[in-house]
Amino acid sequence: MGVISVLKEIPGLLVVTWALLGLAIYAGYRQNWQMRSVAADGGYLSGLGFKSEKPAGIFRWLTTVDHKDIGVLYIVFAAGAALWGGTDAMMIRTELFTAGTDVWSAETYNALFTTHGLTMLFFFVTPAFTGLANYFVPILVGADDMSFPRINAIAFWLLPPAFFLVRGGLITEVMGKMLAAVGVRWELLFSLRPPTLGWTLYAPRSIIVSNPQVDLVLLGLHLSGLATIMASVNIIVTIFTERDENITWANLDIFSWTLLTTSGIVLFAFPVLGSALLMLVADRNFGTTFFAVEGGGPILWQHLFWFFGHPEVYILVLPAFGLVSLILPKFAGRKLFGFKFIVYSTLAIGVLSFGVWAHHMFATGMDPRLRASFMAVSLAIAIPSAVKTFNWMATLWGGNVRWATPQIFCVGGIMTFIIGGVTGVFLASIPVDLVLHDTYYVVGHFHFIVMGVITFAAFAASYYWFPLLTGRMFNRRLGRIHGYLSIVGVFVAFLPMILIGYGGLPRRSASYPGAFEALQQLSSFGAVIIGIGALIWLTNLVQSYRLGPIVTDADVWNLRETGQFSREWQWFEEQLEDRTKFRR
Ligand code: HEM
Ligand SMILES: [Cu+2]
Repeated sequence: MGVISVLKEIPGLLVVTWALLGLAIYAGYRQNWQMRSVAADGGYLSGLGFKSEKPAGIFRWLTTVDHKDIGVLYIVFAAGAALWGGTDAMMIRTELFTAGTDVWSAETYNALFTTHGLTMLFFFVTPAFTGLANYFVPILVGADDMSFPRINAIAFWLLPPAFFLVRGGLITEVMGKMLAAVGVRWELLFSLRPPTLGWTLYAPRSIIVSNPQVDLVLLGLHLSGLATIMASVNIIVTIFTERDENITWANLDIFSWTLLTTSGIVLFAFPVLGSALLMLVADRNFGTTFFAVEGGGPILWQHLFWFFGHPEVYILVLPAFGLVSLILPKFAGRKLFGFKFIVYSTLAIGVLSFGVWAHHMFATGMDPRLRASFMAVSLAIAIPSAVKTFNWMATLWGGNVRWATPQIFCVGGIMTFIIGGVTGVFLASIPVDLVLHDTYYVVGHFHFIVMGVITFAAFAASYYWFPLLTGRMFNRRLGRIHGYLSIVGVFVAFLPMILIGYGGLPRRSASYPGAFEALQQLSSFGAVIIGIGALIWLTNLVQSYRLGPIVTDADVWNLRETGQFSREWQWFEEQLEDRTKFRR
């Protein structure tokens, strides 16, 4: 960069400096800058105002190490990411509404399905469940906080920069355009274009593509992996060491059990991804040949990626199973059927998930004997999955089912999981997979699970615990409408994909033969239904948080009647009592 171009950037730097200075002044103002002595409990003694353990407003959120606050930060972050990833999805479906490449360019389309996948998997689902874990695990196991509160805060605060790195291309372009509007042109900002690799980042393309943004994506993913590992260590140690005396392994709640298993999987899966990502960075920048054709070869990338990638899908789905197992019985009026077997099946899935990765690579021409063994283990995973499904159905059977919003989502989730699982079993059998691999069928399969049961479980939890999190009740009618819209939406959006896949249409292409147009349009229509549902959810929760009826009785869901007034609600009851004590 020459002197001239640096000079040209000075106005931009000035803007940033002024903004930082302004922020600092505001910060000082908010903190009431003045000499104060520190009180014994770490709070401040001062003549003005009242003493409080936590700073107020934005500072509380920036400096907090409280597990509940961090949980809320995670949940809000995840919801934001989900809405952004959802926007990508809507743009994908807009392009696919017509057979030609009419709306966006092919490159934009490729970028969209890449960022959609990365955003949803790494920045929506994982943080959403980590957030719920942070809030509820200490409460459910009777601990004061997580074992390592500061590491907890660090783990969260790694995520926003990671997300920023991964989504950089678009953000920097918007920033560049805004700066250009005030007369500053910063070429660097325009040189970063969103990656077009797909979420699996397959070599050799991921090595060859020259877009510098790809390196930032790899580093961002690496950072998010670090965050996930830190959070998992925290969850494991908390559950092992901070449990209340009267909580044994036998009566540890099912949600904590699934989180424990999930965190265990993370410890073995994410370091593999982290290493593979750094090897890819080295291949791109330092001339190593880990995954280059003349070196380790592109298939090595696939092995490493899927050794992480398959366990990852269980990292995403097990907490969702935990939520369904936790919430469903509350509205069935009876205890979870076969608690022990749900725990065993969770552990079994945790172990088996590492033995099946190559079912994503059946079509790569590996040794058929090897391939057959991966088929066998993949089919075996269906067994613990089915154990769960039958236990949920047995819980509903003869129960007194109440169709409250969380229950609609739980039962909807079971429905979509059955379809996702059965289509998975088909894909796991080699002859079928060789026909269906990389068609829309695969996209349909995993969306019945990721959009179906995983997102549904997250929605169920958002409604089930909303009163506890906010002290207010949501609008139940809007909640139910959201529930039914989502179920209908998922079927209308993803069943056509199964059919399109049977028709043999490959995935990941912006244009396609006209014969598929009707089914593609039906699918886009389904996506719109899901989208409308999500907007209703957002409106409902934001408005209810501000104006919803205040909860005064902790037993919002009538759980006492059936003896299921579990620990988190008992905790909530104490909170409500404390609150009324101090109210004047
Ligand atoms: C009974 C259990 C399951 C079986 C037997 C199974 C089997 C498979 C197989 C064989 C593939 C590869 C298809 C191909 O690319 O040709 C696949 C893809 C996929 N599955 Fe599953 N699956 C199961 C459950 C799940 C679950 C629980 C999730 C998510 C939480 C999931 C998410 C995915 C994803 C994301 C892909 C696509 C990866 C990609 O290429 O982008 N599956 N599944
Ligand atoms: Cu898999």
